[in-house]
Amino acid sequence: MRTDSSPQTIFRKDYLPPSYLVDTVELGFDLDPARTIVASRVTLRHNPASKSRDIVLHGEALELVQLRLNGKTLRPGQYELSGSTLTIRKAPLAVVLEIETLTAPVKNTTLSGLYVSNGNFFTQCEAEGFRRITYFPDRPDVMAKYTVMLRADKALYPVLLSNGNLIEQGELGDGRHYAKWEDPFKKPSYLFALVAARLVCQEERYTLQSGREVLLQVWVEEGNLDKTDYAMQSLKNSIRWDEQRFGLELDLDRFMIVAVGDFNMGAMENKGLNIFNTKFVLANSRVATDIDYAGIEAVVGHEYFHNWTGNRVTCRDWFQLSLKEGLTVFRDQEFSADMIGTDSGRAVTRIDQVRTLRQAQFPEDAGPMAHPVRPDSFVEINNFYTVTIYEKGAEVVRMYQTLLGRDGFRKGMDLYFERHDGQAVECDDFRAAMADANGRDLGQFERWYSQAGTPVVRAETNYDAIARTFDITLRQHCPASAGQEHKLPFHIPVAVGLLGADGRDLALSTDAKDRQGQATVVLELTGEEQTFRFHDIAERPTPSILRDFSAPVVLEYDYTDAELLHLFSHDSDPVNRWEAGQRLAMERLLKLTTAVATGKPLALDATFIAAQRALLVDETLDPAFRELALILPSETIIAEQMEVVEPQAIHSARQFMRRTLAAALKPELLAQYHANQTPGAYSPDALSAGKRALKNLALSYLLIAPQEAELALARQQFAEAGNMTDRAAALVALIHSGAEVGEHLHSFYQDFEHEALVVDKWFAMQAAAPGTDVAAVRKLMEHPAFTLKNPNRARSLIFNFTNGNPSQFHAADGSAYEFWAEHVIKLDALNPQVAARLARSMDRWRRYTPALQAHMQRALERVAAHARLSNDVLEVVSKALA
Ligand code: 0A1
Ligand code: ZN
Repeated sequence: MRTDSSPQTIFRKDYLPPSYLVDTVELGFDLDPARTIVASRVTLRHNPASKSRDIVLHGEALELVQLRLNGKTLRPGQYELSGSTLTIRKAPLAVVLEIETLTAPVKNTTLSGLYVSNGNFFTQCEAEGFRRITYFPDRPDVMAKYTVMLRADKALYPVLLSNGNLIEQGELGDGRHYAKWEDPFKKPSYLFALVAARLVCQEERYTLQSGREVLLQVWVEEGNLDKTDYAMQSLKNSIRWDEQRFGLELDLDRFMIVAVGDFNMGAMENKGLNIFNTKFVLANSRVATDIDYAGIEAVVGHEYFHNWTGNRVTCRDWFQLSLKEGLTVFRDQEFSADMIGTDSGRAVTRIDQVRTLRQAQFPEDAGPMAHPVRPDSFVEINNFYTVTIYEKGAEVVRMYQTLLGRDGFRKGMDLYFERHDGQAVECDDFRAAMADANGRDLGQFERWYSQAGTPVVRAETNYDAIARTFDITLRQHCPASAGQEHKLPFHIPVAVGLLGADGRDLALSTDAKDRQGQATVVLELTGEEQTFRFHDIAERPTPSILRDFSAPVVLEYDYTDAELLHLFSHDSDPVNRWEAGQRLAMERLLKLTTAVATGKPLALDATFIAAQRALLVDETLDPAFRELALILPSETIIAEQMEVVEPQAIHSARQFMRRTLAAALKPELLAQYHANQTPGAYSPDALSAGKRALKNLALSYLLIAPQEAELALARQQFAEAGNMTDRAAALVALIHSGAEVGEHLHSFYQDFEHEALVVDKWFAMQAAAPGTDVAAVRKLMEHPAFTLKNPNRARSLIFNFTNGNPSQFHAADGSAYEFWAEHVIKLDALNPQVAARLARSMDRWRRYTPALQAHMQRALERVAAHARLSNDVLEVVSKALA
């Protein structure tokens, strides 16, 4: 909660090295839900890089019991205690601090620091949660060795875990026991973790490539041991992959994953003790969908990869967050792609990444919370765990690989670890390692870190039949963002291919003498405008620009319909093939939206329908690719293309297109539905998942205006499905069809009421259905299974409504905005991080019709005016209103 009247902005330029460094930390925990005693013994020494001799410790929501400096108790007056810091002025050069504090984990609803979930103790310290456990210089550039003693009731908390190695355990009498853990590696406080719980584990000894044996464990609540196989398999795959792709070995003898039901984010990379949201651990075919399985693989990989990119080399300060997050997302993306193993499978993962960027990152980059990949300031760091830091950050890392090649990228990674292992560094250090290892000047590339906003690249082409040259002129500009009026040109890799009339790639050379030719060349756009010439081009080609989405930009090119259709049927680059389909659809969707808004008749051309048909039935293409190519741009992405957003018109236009396609392609959809069944035992592999995805997309189309036969098909799938992917897809299709589904919803709930993650799905699918209005959501909140206290549950209903159901969230009377305001305020009192995420649903409010804007402004002002807001929510709503 806010203690001063106005929150402080923290600036990157104000960074100062810590005045004292910490060598060792010994922590003792006497765990009790209402009254936990934390004793810490910290050895510090003055940092020669600092002029200050003041020791500054952070602390929040703590009761200070005792403070000793070099053996002497300090009395109030010998130190200064503010709301969030404890300062000891003019300290000696070498200091041992002994601190005793009290906390009440059971009252901690923020899920930051030490808290209780379903009767068990967990910690979450990133970014600034350690200061809720003890007074400490809680900043990532203070790295120390930790020893941890845990004491707790043995019957209630039989499992006591912390980072590193278990070095001692035993009984204490009174039914209590203890465990002592030692982490051999220096780490920042944000990577500290403990778990004291009643849990069970799946464990395995695993042999590293070097021959060393390690112990792997996945800890879950009793009753969930039938859902740990995939996480364990993903962990083993991650370990192997990092050895092979980057030569990085697990540096510990023991690696643990622990699942917890109450968690603010996806998971956390605490050294040797990763703590996960249950959503990214628990899976079997009965309860988890293909998407859940893919999420588990990605997140297990992500947290494991942090062991090197984040933990061994960490961030100097939180402005450098993308140093570890962008890089680690890139690594988990590459891991998931390599796990599929085929080029087309890799492309499918890439298309998914592009969709996420457009759905969430581009809007963020154009909205009130826009920030560079390395921000210059923030009010609350927890608000900066964003798609920009993570996903755009990953795009920035990917561009190094595009510019330097895979081998060059690997050389840069090797040099980065050679230089910085054990250090807390900056994004600039990573860029320098990439540049130096490859003898390249990447000075201009820095702008990807310092300038916010999505660059727009406009392409124009010119074919000279006599000279047989084809010119591509690229121009770049980047819209202004808060505090950054004028942007300088970026260094943009633009991968280009040229298609001949037969649809094949032409052999390309940008050098008149080079007759070799490649299918794709990477142009480096560094100026505001540059022309690139291709030689020896025998016919006017169709350009395929920005292949594999080689940079996170908006590409503008005046494609004709014929060119797009050509690319949609032939481009050898699957990402641009998909992209051509998206452009064809978007053009039409925008026209249809205008037609809806102005009451004109709606129509869809036969050419477009024929192209969709051809793709749907093209057996040479992966089902997973066909599914993606047939998903129309989302309502959010359409909204981003419009000057003034009318959510209902967008919804009707998109529905019209879906309905028209469904009617025209009915026989083909039915055939694909039957052709892509996956009989036999469930497997989450990419091919089977792709078939299910295409089949279920077909089903959703067939249920747009269903007759009895289609309804029967869905009901049968719902009743007989051998896995959650098919069961949930059938139920969603039925809900969206508007058919009477009360009975199905009821039976689904009854079957799964003891599976929290499935109950989340049950809320989520209702929240996102276009037939669910705010009144229906309020009704669902009265369901006994609903609670605001559990982030997964709150998100499943509320966020899926505000972010996943635009035509209802933007109801003309503004009633859903009132609902939003009410729940931002309610959630804020419990969990500011979750509340601030919900607050972000209103980011784009200035783009809506004046009537909607007025309602949204009122709702925002209502939140902003609330007396006791967290800094988290305050930052979001004040930036929205600014
Ligand atoms: N570093 C984690 C994400 C994470 C961040 C903050 C948290 O609590 C506020 C929890 C997790 C990751 O990238 O997976
Ligand atoms: Zn991460």
